[in-house]
Amino acid sequence: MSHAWGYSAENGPEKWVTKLPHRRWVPASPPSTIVPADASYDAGLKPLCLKYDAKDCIDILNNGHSFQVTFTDDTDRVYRLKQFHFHWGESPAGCFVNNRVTGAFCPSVSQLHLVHWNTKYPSFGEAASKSDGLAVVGLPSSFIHASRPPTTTPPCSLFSCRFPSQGTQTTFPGFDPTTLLPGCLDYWTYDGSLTTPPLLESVTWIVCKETISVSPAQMASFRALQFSGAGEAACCMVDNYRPPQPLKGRAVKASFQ
Ligand code: SG4
Ligand code: ZN
Repeated sequence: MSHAWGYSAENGPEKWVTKLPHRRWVPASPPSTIVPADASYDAGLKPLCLKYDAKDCIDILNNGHSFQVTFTDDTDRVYRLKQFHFHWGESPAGCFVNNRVTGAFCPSVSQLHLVHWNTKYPSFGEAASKSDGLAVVGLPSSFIHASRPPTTTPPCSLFSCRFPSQGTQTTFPGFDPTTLLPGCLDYWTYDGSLTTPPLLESVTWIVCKETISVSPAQMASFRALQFSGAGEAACCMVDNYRPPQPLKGRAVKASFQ
């Protein structure tokens, strides 16, 4: 699998723009730091309505940048779920993964991204290049706190499958992403881009206020995944996130007061 880009000093976020020139690669595009006090309440924002079906879940793929769980594309919704994946840090103490939320919220140890595409376009591929083509729901996660019961079933029990090795996929039927969602779907939203090359500016980011929980054991299983492929020096898949970027004047709206 190609290592044209990655997360190391040689091919990481700092180098994406210089090493892999592309006219759409905007250096300072979101994900961004969300400061709750700077977000303005927008009464016109609709409640987030996420409906998923376990029978649409197909497989789990290790693409060398993350692992992702893929869904069939034939559900009857305006925005269809294409796949979900995680980004996570190396440090067990936590890190600031994409869409860092400051203030009252602790740094997240990982972030779940549910990637949806707008079916007014004929395919995911076409939608990915349109400004209103993708909607990614970002769910920051924190560790399970002894003092605070998990708000959702910890992904721990859900990803007990054997992860596929780099560049391979394996069937993963019957997984219902609804089980990953927090109880409250209040969110912040802003226009942004994919967090990986080619950084297409086609994403409506929807970041939920309530964090989900992930167990230390589950994080350990994520961190045991490999960036490296067969025959390459072992390299653990960690810090596979783009650091927060400045908002550059983009408005962040909140669905809640
Ligand atoms: C991860 O690398 C996913 O595995 C990619 O999925 C995804 O790219 C990429 O992150 C960027 O997505 O929500 N973080 S993000 O902005 O969904 C796309 C695939 O390569 C295009 C399919
Ligand atoms: Zn992502």
